[in-house]
Amino acid sequence: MTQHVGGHGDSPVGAEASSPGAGSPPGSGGSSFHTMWRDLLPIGRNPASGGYRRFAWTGADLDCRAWFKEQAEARGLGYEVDRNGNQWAWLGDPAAGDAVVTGSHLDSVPDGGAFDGPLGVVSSFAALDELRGRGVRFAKPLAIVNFGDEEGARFGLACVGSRLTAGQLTVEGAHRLTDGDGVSLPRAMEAAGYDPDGIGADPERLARIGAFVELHVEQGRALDLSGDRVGIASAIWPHGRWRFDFRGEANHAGTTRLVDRRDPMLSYAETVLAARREAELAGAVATFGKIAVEPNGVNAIPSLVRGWLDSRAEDQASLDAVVGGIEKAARSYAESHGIDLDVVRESFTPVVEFDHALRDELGRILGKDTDLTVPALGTGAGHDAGILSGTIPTAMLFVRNPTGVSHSPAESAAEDDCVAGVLALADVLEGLASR
Ligand code: HGY
Ligand code: MN
Ligand code: MN
Repeated sequence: MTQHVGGHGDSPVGAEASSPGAGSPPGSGGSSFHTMWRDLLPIGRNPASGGYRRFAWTGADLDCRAWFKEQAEARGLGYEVDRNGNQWAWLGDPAAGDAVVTGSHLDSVPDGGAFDGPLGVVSSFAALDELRGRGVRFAKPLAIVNFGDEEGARFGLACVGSRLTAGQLTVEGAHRLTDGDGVSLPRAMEAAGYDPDGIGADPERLARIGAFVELHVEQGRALDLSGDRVGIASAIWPHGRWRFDFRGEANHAGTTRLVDRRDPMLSYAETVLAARREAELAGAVATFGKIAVEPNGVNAIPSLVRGWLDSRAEDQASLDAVVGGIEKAARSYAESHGIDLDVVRESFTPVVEFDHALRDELGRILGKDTDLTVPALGTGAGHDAGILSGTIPTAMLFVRNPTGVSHSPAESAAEDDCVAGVLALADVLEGLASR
């Protein structure tokens, strides 16, 4: 029986959860997966939409962090929070080095799904339970990590926890990050009880890691189309976020003649259509998904329309062509309407090629008992494993998403695919940490 494990609050694992998941021996990670999943599911969930709002350093995020700490301590793991607020659960002495690390993130986009991030963290603890159930002895330290603020939903920059740790976000840059209420990242950390004074690069920590493997729900349909439960990541498209500020002239919506208007909404609307055209031309993607209007009154012509562009492409040249084409069109529209335009790049991640040796090692481990080849997939979605790939060997496992839908309450995954992901991750961790 394949039951879609959805984030809609229908008990995804129901009463039968006490039994191990489909396909997993009793007392293994399959059963602990269901219990953890059910405990985490209600945190930050909007009952009206079934979506999640787990923004960095808010109450929901702190509840998720408390859950992580509880899982670590319940397993007798060494729990710590690093200088950037990322949470770590250690088995073995980190100082021994060459650690095998797994994990993901627990924060979400606005009204996001239940799986993007949490599936990787829950599966990591469940995989450890599975390995303990098998009596595996580890030759290397093992760690499970929750990287903070991966989605950038509150401060606008993706992967803050891993970027800070990898030195890809400076302390000054972190202090410049503010949320919609003008609260800076360090102040938000402080209000959440975390000391922001130590934030910054953590090369010593990364030097102790031999490999980082992140399990993540697939955000696409490649596995659904290929009929595989699990896949291995090959690459991440280059992608970024640009803010377009269209400034015009506030005026009365009912008394201002059309010819007398400097309405920034027109230039914004034309730019949204240009974004779709440029993306289609380049075989890329471009999305204006967030907008802020001032003064945002029904009967007021806006003074300012602020739109955020998310664009991604298979290679840098295509991405440059798309964003360049969109900006050129925006400037032409703005000029024709007497509008001032500023374009600011707020977040950028270059193309990621995951470590070939580690990728192939995962393929060997997962293919060893069967003649199945595990498909390697490229993705347009960013991940902490992508950020860290420039510093340490990283790899990703994807778990089938039957609809491909993500960043939505409709995100789902079948129960037995989730358990297959746990068992695959357990095999990978055993293969990497016990040799
Ligand atoms: O935006 C992304 O690709 C990721 O979900 N942060
Ligand atoms: Mn995401
Ligand atoms: Mn994610």
